[in-house]
Amino acid sequence: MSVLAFDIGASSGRAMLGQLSSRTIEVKEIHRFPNDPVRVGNRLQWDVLRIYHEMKQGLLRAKGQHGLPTSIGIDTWAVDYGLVDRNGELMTNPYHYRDTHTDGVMEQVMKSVPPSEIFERTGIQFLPFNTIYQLASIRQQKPYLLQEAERFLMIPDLLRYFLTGEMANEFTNATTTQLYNPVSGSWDHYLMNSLHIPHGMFHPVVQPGTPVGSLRSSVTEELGIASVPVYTVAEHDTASAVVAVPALDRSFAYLSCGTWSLMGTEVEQPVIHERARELNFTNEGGAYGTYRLLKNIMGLWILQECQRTWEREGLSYSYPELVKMADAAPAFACFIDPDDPLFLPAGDMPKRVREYAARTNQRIPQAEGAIVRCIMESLAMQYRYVLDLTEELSGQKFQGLHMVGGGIHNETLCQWTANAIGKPVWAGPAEGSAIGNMAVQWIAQGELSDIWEARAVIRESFPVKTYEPEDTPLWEDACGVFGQLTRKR
Ligand code: ADP
Ligand code: LRH
Repeated sequence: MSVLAFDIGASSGRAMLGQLSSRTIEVKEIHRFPNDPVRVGNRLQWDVLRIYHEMKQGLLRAKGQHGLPTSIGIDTWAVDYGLVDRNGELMTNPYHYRDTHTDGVMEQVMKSVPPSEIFERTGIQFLPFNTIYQLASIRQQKPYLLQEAERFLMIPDLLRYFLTGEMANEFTNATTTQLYNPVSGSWDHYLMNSLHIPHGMFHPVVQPGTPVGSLRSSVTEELGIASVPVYTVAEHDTASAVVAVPALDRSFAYLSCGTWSLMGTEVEQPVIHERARELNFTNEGGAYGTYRLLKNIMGLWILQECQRTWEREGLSYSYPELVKMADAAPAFACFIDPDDPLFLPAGDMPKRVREYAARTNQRIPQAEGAIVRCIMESLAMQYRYVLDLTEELSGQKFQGLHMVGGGIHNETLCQWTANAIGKPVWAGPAEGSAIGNMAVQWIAQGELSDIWEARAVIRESFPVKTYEPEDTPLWEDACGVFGQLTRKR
């Protein structure tokens, strides 16, 4: 049975067709497109209509190449949203979570609602771009938007609405707003009231795997195709990626490695206590009643921005070329804390890496290879640090680490991660989010019985590459230096 997954990350989107027969999944990429946000003046916004256009191209290619699927699911990055007015129209382009409209807002909100209370009510880590702070900013800067808005939709909810004409708030993404209370199982009206965010625009959440309409007539007529049912999936891309972790053991650690690096474990209940707040871990909603106890790590975004900066300077490097340059550069010459706020906004990352090195009295990396090596080694060491914290918070000891996402194409990073954690890394599948998206559609249609059968079938269908740790004492020493430098230990 073939299903179509739209998986749209912060750097690129793809339409993937999945075929399940005799416990084997085959995946075909039928369309891939860049997801470039657009800067207008000082604002950074998503080109959501272009994304929707590309999704329609994906539908046309599906029909042309393989025939229409039996169902469709959409997952995207989290926290960003669109507002829909009483005429059913999108009111403004969704802001990019890296836009400056949230600058200083989290600190301001924390003055009116204590962080301990926000965490107790939501279990969500404090990231300055969480939806709660985006909405608090809009409440101040553009109150008319919230007064006029009829519905609040997260990005996949919005794209699904464009396709079907039906509006529904999906659970996994809803939790990333930091406005959803996992204990009461509903939107947190107390927090909304405290920040004067109207709650009428938030509707009860729908779980992954729910039928939520089918392609609307305007779409089928425009594209000349038959209508296809649409399901909610685990619409937060990280939630879909976790569905696809091919774990054997029910106790497992994962790293979803793309624009962001999301590291943690799956738990049955959210872990909401003082220590979890202090370590700034999150409890995002997962599929089938699970929670994702994890921490955001800045990830390959830093490398993406280096690539863009060098491109502007006329130096065009592919990812494999960058990795090769890093391999050839001297080891452990300079470290950064990838989670330093310096690296969050878009901009000249090589300059910021050098700035960080100067600020921390390290030798300043000059060559491109030295910069890339510094970023990749620092990421691997940050993974080690966060894995240790995941073990502490969850009370588990992991035998190794599952890595999924586009970042596993960077084999050097996988190897260095194994070296830094001193345990094996099991890498695959690279298209975890799309495969997790498909798995929920198959479970909803009774083709797979549950998430554990899905994981077993994924394990049998896609190669997993094992990286055994090497040079452990060297990495152990380097992790010590990294820890002191970044003041983590
Ligand atoms: P997202 O879905 O978050 O936009 P992906 O999961 O597609 O991101 O991962 C994109 C990242 O994967 C890139 O930033 C890049 O660092 C890494 N990557 C992709 N292909 C390669 C490759 N061939 N070699 C090394 N790294 C790669
Ligand atoms: C990864 C991701 C992550 C969020 C970030 C905004 O794509 O969804 O889980 O924190 O984007």
